[in-house]
Amino acid sequence: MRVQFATSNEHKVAEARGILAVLGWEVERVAIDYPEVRSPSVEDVALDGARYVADKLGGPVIVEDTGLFIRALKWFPGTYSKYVLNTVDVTGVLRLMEGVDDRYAEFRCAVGFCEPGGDPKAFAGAVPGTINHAPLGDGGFGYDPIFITEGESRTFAQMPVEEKNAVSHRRRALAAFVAWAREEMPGR
Ligand code: ITT
Repeated sequence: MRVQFATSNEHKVAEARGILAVLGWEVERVAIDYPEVRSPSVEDVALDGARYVADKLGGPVIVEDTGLFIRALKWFPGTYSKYVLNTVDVTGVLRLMEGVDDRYAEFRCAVGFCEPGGDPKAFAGAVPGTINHAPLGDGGFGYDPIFITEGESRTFAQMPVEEKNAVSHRRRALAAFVAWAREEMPGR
């Protein structure tokens, strides 16, 4: 089974390939940019993006939206995660967390799937963890150097990618998509 994935982020494609290969799917990257709606919900962003890209592309497609949601910051940066990373970076986020005891955070991911003219569907996946006091590790991307998932002592950036992929928000969202697709589109 194959799926087209519209994203500007090569790290996401690489991870999605690793995750979906285990589930028997192939991923093809499509370079179509799409506008992101302003909403606090990754599901809303994924639903809207999937519909837009499916219509533009004239074929079934997945898109994916991810954000880092930090409880002590009232779930900031959330769906603004890319903007925040591109402006103040992880060091800016760590500065906001100085002296903050509640380090709880979660990555939330939504995979949006749509066929042209159809209704988009969203599949969510989240992973709980904490914000470390300093960036650690060279692996992964984005916020990985400051995120430690529950039950771990290493940041996502310190874990081999297969280990991150086994537990990540992206893994959970893609697994939900595949479970649905097997049920709803068995011929694919
Ligand atoms: P798209 O074209 O797919 O939208 P993007 O990089 O804009 O690619 P998002 O808006 O979904 O992706 O990502 C928001 C930010 O969160 C962005 O800065 C990413 O680097 C970061 N991010 C996404 N997934 C991540 C992960 O698994 N680990 C760490 N950071 C991640």
